[in-house]
Amino acid sequence: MSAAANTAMEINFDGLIGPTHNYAGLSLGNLASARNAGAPARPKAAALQGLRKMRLLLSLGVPQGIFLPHERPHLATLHAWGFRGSPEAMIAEAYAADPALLTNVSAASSMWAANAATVSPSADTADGRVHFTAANLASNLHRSLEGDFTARQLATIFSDPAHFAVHEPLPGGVHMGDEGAANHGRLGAQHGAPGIELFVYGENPSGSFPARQRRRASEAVARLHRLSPERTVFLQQSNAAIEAGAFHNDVVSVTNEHVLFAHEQAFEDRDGAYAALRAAFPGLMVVEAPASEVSLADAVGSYLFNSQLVSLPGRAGEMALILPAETQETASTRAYLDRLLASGGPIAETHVVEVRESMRNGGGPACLRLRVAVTQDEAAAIDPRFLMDEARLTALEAWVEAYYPETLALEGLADPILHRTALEALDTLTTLLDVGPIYDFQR
Ligand code: SUG
Repeated sequence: MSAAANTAMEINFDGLIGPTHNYAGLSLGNLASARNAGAPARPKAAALQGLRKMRLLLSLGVPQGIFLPHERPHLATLHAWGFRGSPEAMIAEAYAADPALLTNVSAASSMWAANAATVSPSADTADGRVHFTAANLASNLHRSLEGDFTARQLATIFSDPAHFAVHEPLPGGVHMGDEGAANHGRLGAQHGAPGIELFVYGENPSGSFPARQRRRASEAVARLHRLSPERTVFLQQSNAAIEAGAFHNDVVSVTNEHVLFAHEQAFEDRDGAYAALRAAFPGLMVVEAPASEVSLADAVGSYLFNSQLVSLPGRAGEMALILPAETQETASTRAYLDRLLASGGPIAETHVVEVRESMRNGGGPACLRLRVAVTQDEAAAIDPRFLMDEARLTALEAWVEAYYPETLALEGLADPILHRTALEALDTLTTLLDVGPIYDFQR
């Protein structure tokens, strides 16, 4: 094993949940988003829940970073759609013309950082750099507005060209729909050891819900990242899972080091999928939840597989699952987890987090983070202003307390005070973290 493999680590970058968090029912095929459409949201509680999860990860010794919330409502998009005048006038006019335009430019959906980008660690790439491709998120209007600012943030955080390559979102719209790391995994002996990369695409031609990730998009990302074809596997997500509400593969499977934790019905051709992975990576260990124990409906309802599966630093080979509370409230997943822990496998402990505000829009613990595996040298090249410690999390909590609304209903999105407060909050945030004028409204 190389020295780099010994010292590599995984940093989780979470999307800091923004002040306009709301439930607008914008995501077809995402059952939670549809179920809660129009319900009042609790932005302050949402952001505090996210910060508490980051604190837990830090306490386990897992390094933590953040992405700043995107500027919302996004007036530049309203402008591009022909609205003119003061911010107040544009917001009022858009809401009167078509409320969906306003909900789409107001979504706080950048919180789901698993969809921000696909990341390939340097051990996998031909040029020995960590590669990032910002996701175009073309399948949904509100999310298609994220890619440009995501690329800007990535280029700021991972700016050192000796270690990092940041690629713009793929062009091609829905034809090249790319949802980032939510449909991507990596298998290797350790984070820093050469591994294989796993891209999961969907088709679902006769289903009622769209497949968001196109195979062509995954292939383009693999080319951009200069991955070796022998160590890259493309698998089709099962149509049954998409129809059950698994709009991203990370709702039914997750990888970490040599482990694939998956629902039996995650892949369209289960046996073929495991065989392809084993051929590329003989050290694979599959931890599979059988459908007879956990139905797809319960997997989607509880987000069991949208747990963060993390290696515990200093505890050779041991992993922890960071579970959403909903897995404890679902009889089948609770029983399955009891059995899993008693089985003595690599998953040595579980931690339950409350991220209910995000869950109500279809985002579990794993959706809220982007994993970036790096060597010590690469870690040292990351912009430290985006890395967290206890004191910075405390400062962010105070910032949330000061600026975030307690509740937000859809009509509230048209309130010009929300826009003003949101920009003030983001402006203060850039001062707090000393990141400079990163937002359009500051330039
Ligand atoms: O893209 N929900 C997000 C949830 C993303 C979860 N991410 C992963 N599985 N990795 C989505 O569907 C709902 C917004 C609304 O309806 O207001 C939303 O965008």
